[in-house]
Amino acid sequence: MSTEYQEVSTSTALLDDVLEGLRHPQKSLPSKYFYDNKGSELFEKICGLDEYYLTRTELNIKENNIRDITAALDKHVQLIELGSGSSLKTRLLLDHLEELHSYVPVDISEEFLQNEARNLQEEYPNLTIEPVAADYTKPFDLPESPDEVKKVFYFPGSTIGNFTRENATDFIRLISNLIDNDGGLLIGFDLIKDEEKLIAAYDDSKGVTAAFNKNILIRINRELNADFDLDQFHHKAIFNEEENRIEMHLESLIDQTVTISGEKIFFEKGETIHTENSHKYSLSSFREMTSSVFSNVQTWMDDEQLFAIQFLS
Ligand code: AVI
Repeated sequence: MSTEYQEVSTSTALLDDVLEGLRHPQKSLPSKYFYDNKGSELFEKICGLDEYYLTRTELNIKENNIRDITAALDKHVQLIELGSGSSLKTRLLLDHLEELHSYVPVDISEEFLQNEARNLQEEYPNLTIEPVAADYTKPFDLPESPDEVKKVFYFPGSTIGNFTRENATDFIRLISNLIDNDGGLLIGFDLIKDEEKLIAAYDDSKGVTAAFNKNILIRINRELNADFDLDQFHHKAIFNEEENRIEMHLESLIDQTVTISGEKIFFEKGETIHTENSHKYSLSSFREMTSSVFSNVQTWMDDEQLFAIQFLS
């Protein structure tokens, strides 16, 4: 497929998704479109913010329990990381897993994936790295491995929280179908906690999350010839108690009309575009989603019980 064709088809999908989301009474945009280069950079910054406890807490849990975690995963593992990005969160596992068979980073962005795989190979010259460019929310093929090798899927960072509950349940089933031989799923998810702490994590004092949220409008302006006025939209993080999720919205500050690839969309003052859900779980609500497909569960948490890592098998 030529690059030019790929670009055309990507922007057609973007246009369809954007217009579809903005035609509903509650306007919305798919959160996957946050992650262009600038968006990925802003997300990395979010991960380092004081208020965004998720990244450092997950890392602390892993560091404090690395021996137990790697013992649960066992030897002769093919470690398959979903949404690997820069594989930053993986090095600790790679350093401690014994007789690791191979590491399979899976990511939708092929160029980024290949670059990161090359960098990692330099750091770990003896490790077999087999990158797979795929959308891991849909069925995808994995590299062949001998029968005795266990497939362990790794899905850190509470990305599962960005799925609807229905999609999360389907996804867990999809992964369980790919595990044939004693393998499992190592997954990180964010726990329900007081609202103030959650809001601070998604509406930080430096405005990095606000910039991350608004970046989706910058992307649409650039890629779809649109004219969103960034000063007339305001970042909002709210906690939806019924659904136990943080929702990010962009609120229109005035009555305004925006043109996107020639199509006019009206925004009333106070109306919002819903851009992201970030679901929070209790151990029991998470278990409800996994118990039909995984009979064993091992859990590691921090002292404050902010975040959990589980190995499901
Ligand atoms: C990627 N994902 C787990 C992040 C989250 O916490 O839901 C995305 C994010 N949105 C705002 N801040 C971070």
